[in-house]
Amino acid sequence: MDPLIITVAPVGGEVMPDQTPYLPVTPAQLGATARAIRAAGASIVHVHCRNDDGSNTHDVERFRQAYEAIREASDLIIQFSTGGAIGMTPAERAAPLALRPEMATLTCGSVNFGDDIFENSFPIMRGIAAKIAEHGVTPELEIFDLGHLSNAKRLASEGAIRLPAHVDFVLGVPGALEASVEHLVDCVRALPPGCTWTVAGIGRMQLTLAAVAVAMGGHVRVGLEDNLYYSKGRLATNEELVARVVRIAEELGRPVATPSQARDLLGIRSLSAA
Ligand code: KMH
Ligand code: ZN
Repeated sequence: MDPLIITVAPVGGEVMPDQTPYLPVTPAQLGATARAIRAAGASIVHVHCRNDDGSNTHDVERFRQAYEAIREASDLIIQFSTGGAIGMTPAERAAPLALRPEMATLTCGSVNFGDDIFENSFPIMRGIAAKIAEHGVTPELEIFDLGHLSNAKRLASEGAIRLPAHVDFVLGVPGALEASVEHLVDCVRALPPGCTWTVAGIGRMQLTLAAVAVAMGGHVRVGLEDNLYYSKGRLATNEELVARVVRIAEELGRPVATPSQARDLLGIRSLSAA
């Protein structure tokens, strides 16, 4: 099996600082988190930004500061969110791509999101995909529901994205596909040939699906964006969640990828060549 790529989503767009003291809000805190998760075994950091008061922002200058803080602290692959937070316009969500991060997400369809709707119509997806291509960014396709894979194939047939690609199954969002081992297996079976995949289980299923992905040869996303707890009632830090996946991988005999190995696996050029 390929070495295990561990992605960390340390902050997201939904969790608020009053829910946990471990949320990295400022660029400096994102830099400190990057250092800690890299030491623990992560190779990709999935970036959302917040204002100092914890509210969401997709301001380009804030992303620039976050990028610089992360890069100063680590050699992690830096992946920007283009999902942002509910209520952001597609133009806002795409704006930080101008900073040309190595990777960025592309959510492949609309979905109920709690009581809200996370809107990703075909025109929205085409627009964000065009910016991703224009800036030479490697996409990660966010799949919240099985039908999103069909949408990805349609986007590829139009030339908006290229397949194979790296795919993230986000399972367990209220309103989308539930987090279960059976659903993960269904998703993996439906993958277009040649794609690599990772899984982000929401809530307590983060651990279960991570363990299953390690065994199946997939990759893993952990972090406070998707899950606040280490165990029932005990808040987690981002680096603890990484360390636990590393221990599981070690027990199962699966090596953990460095950022450089992850770049090779995902077809991203090395930092020294960038
Ligand atoms: N915050 C969600 C509405 C992404 O980062 O690309 C969308 C999200 C997906 O988190
Ligand atoms: Zn995200």
